[in-house]
Amino acid sequence: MSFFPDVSAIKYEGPDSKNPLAFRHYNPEEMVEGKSMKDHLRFAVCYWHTFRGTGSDPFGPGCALRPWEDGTDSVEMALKRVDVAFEFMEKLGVPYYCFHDRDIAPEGANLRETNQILDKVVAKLKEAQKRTGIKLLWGTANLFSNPRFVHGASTSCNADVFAYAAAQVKKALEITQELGGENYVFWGGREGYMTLLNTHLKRELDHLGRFLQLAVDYKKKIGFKGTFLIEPKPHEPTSHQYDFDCGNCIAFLRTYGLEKEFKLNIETNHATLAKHTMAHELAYASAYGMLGSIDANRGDLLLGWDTDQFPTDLYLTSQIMLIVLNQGGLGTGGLNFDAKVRRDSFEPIDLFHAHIGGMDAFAQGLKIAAAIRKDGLFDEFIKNRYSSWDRGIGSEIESGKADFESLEKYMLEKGDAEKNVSGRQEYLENVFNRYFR
Ligand code: XLS
Ligand code: NI
Ligand code: NI
Repeated sequence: MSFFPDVSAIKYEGPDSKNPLAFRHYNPEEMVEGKSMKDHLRFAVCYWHTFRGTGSDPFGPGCALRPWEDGTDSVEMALKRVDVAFEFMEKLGVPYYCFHDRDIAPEGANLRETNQILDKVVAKLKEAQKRTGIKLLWGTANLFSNPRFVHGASTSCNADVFAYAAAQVKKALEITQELGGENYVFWGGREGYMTLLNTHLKRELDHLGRFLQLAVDYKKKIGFKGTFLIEPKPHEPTSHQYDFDCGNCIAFLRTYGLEKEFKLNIETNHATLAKHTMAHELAYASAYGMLGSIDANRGDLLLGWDTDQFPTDLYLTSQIMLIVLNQGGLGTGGLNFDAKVRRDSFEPIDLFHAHIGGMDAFAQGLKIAAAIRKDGLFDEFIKNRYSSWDRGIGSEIESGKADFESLEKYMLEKGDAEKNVSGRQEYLENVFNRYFR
């Protein structure tokens, strides 16, 4: 039985193809800088938007046409959805997928029953992975939808909720390991607050630190080899999310002695909600060796929320790939399309158009980034720009030989600093544009 009978496997047809159901740039085995596109990009489909999204928004219910859905959240439906998901991913040709525990299976009457249901679906996922070769990029726990998490999970004022969340993450880690997941993600969900009038800020932060430490302890105990990733987001659903941005997360991790145990999963739309560019967040994390994985999407400049749109902007994808190539790849991470089709793109075929466009945009971004690196013009410019640090007083400062007294002596003798040189931003932007033909 086929759920997408009108679509066959999506193939690479080259830049001149007009076939909307073909790749124009993503050519999985094509080599770029000595590595296949497939291995550079490590694309993943996300279960929540793609197989659980209904198109609902605050102004109306879902209107997505999903002929395979029977309108229930039953175990049977969850099992059938595995077939839908794997047919879609196989036809698309993605190597990975990602899920929250609650995306793949419904909850039972209590935690024990919920875990039993989860195991049933995990067994089927395992089979499907084996049959298709599609792998799990990361698993995570949904600690925000169920009303018990109304005040947060590990940062709830209700200690029982912390315990429930711990049990849930323990199980989610186990199933991620069972499915060979290469990472495990912690996105804050409702870890944050709306008003200080009811919030003990320090206590909540300490509880979050404790929770992550317990997760690390359990990871070591069961020998889970994947990477732990924190996904920053500044707002939504709470006004003050504790994992605001990369700078905030790194400071938090260091405060609680956890910086060696985690990397970051950086999402474009979260970066822009924090009033950063995606490139800034990636560069910042990468500079500290903390860039682990990417949730590939984009926001809408005119809307102030997490619209999770598919990324199609080549400027964005080439900037992203430039930083990824510069750090030598994402390691166990990948490019997860944490993105959803618009409410008015309600036909199943739109899921294909959306992913094909995102994959092609990243493949093209990869090629552009490789061309930029080959020419090395920006590297050379930056190297020259900082050349005063490679000699004389600059190298004395960097090597720790200078102090305030020696610096004062140096400058009293010299009288004034060397003249500054233009930063040439416009020129550099023009050079960047040369790569887009
Ligand atoms: C929500 C987040 C979420 C995480 C996984 O804004 O992006 O989808 O990626 O919990
Ligand atoms: Ni995300
Ligand atoms: Ni998001």
